[in-house]
Amino acid sequence: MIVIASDTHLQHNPPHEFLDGALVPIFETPARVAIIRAALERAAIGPIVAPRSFGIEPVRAVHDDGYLTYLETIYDRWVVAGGAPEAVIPGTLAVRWMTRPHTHPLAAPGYYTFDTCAPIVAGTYAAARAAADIALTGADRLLAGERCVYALCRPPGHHAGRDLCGGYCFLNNAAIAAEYLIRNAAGATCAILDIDVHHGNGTQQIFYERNDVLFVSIHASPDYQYPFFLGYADERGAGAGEGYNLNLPLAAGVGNREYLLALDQALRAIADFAPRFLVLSAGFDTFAGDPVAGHGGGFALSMAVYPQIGRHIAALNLPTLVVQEGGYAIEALGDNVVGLLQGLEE
Ligand code: SP5
Ligand code: ZN
Repeated sequence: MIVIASDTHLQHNPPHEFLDGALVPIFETPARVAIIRAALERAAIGPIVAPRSFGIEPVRAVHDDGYLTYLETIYDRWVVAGGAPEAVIPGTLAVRWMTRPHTHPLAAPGYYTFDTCAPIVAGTYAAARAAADIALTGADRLLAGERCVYALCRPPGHHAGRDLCGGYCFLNNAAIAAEYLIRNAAGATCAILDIDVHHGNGTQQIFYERNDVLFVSIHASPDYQYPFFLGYADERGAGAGEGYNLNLPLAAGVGNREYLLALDQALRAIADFAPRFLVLSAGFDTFAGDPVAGHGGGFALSMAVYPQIGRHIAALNLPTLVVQEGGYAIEALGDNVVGLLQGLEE
């Protein structure tokens, strides 16, 4: 299986995040990619190919121009204005009846960010653009006839909306790839299946009124899990997109059997939609004991289930772009990725 990866992600290495009221070492680290690459090499999965640059246009097809300028320029402006040089983290958030756009370097982060878990450093924008290029390079391979490609994206993307970052995500790699696939294959449709433990709120927002992209997400219910404010079963899409958004929120502590039942429900919806392409937002924070999902608040999947998940998805027999999202149980992350990819290839 072709793997797309690059080292540019190393430029995004913030020291901390503000998680549930505590400043803690960030869980979303460069080591995640190193661990995954080492496991891929041990399993002889490859070749590992560098991305090419697609320029800004396919990114602008998904994200707001003001937001992109913000991401590119905020770190330097923040530091000059007296913000902490360790990372840009908003202090004052634009929410509900306080949402006027603001350009002051200490205010703009609160306008373009929905939580305190997407710290920006000097290299964040370059790393995020490289991750988008990784997904786009993978998408190009599908257009050229490849059946399954793994895009080793970092930073991840599924929490990023059209003009909002959050949850370690800045550019929505899966959405950018899906939009690119649709625009470059006449009349094509795309399904996005999100199997990260957290709801893909950004991806849902981007395609909520679209009927050429079916978004299906299996996740820990927002009743008790991040991102809390989106991801409920009654969110079915709007306008032309009504019926093209499917959320399958699950209870805390779900194990392999229940998970595979939900997966089969998701796959039936995708099969009914009969898209030309599948983009898989592949998070591995469904693993038992993932430190971000949290004990008691996450799922309890075992390593053995990831090849099974891959096999079930492969039965759709769709050209598939696997986009790396979350997964923070670092000691198991590489093997879990390898398991999913091997299942997809069987
Ligand atoms: C891409 C991705 O997986 N982003 C996840 C970001 C989640 N950030 C906040 C999670 C809050 C979870 N709180 C429970 C902590 C228990 N130790
Ligand atoms: Zn996640």
